[in-house]
Amino acid sequence: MGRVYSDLKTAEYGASGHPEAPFRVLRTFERLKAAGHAPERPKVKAADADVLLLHGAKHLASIKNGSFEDADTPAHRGMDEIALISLSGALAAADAALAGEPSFSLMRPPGHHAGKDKVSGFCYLNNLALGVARLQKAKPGLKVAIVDFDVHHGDGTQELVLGRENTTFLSLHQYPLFPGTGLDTRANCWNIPLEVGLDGDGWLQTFEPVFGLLLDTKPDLLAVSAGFDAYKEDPIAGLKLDRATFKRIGAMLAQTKLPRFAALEGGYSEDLPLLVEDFLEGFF
Ligand code: Q9C
Ligand code: ZN
Repeated sequence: MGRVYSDLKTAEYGASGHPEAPFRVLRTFERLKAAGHAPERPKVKAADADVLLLHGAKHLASIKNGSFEDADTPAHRGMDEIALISLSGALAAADAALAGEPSFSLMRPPGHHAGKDKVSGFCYLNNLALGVARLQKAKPGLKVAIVDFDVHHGDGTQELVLGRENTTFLSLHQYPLFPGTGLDTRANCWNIPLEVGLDGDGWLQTFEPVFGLLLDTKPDLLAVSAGFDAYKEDPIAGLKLDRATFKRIGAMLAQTKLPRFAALEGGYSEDLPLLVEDFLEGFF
């Protein structure tokens, strides 16, 4: 079994009616415990320098003073600390992966829409990309393949890793849909737009050959933006993946035997705890 990093402090913010809500971490935490996982708080504590590996100094300052403005991504009180806790989970998971243990960060807020100088789409800091940057700083030349199966395009991650050495980014996402990017592949950022209504079999049939090409780049490690909003019951998107699909995705990633870590991105249905449990059954 792999490691799960979580911290219930990340359930201490929210706005009523917002889909990115505390239950996502609270109920998933309980469900994973019942399934035999042992969520632990990360020992590593993310600091400013970790953020500045990829984000601008102005962005970090705006997170700290709450001056950023985005209707979907509000400036809750204490958001800087919570965003750093979420980042700590991804950093701990990245470290564990490099040490040979598959790992998952169960935190909020998510990260894949956060760009160099912007919050967006419920995301403040790009947890996953910063985890990758941390590993590549520690191990120059480490070749990383990023897989983003959230239903939305990982536009923030793309902005942060476009043209980056030893890094390939693969995103599969519904199109058209927020954020409206990700129609074409650009350099090391591979984008697969998917039509509304696509089901789990269709998703896996699309993923399999591209994932094969990704493995042809001979990565040393997989970093996974694990969003569960492509689920058929998700309230904010239109793909039709089912529980078994997420287990299959996890198993395909695990089958590579590569060092790997994943961080929670989206996923807003009541069934999120089950979807994460199923994914981890395959992934660990
Ligand atoms: N304001 C993630 O899944 N919806 N973010 C915007 C128009 C934003 C989703 C609707 C959806 C963001 C991490
Ligand atoms: Zn999403």
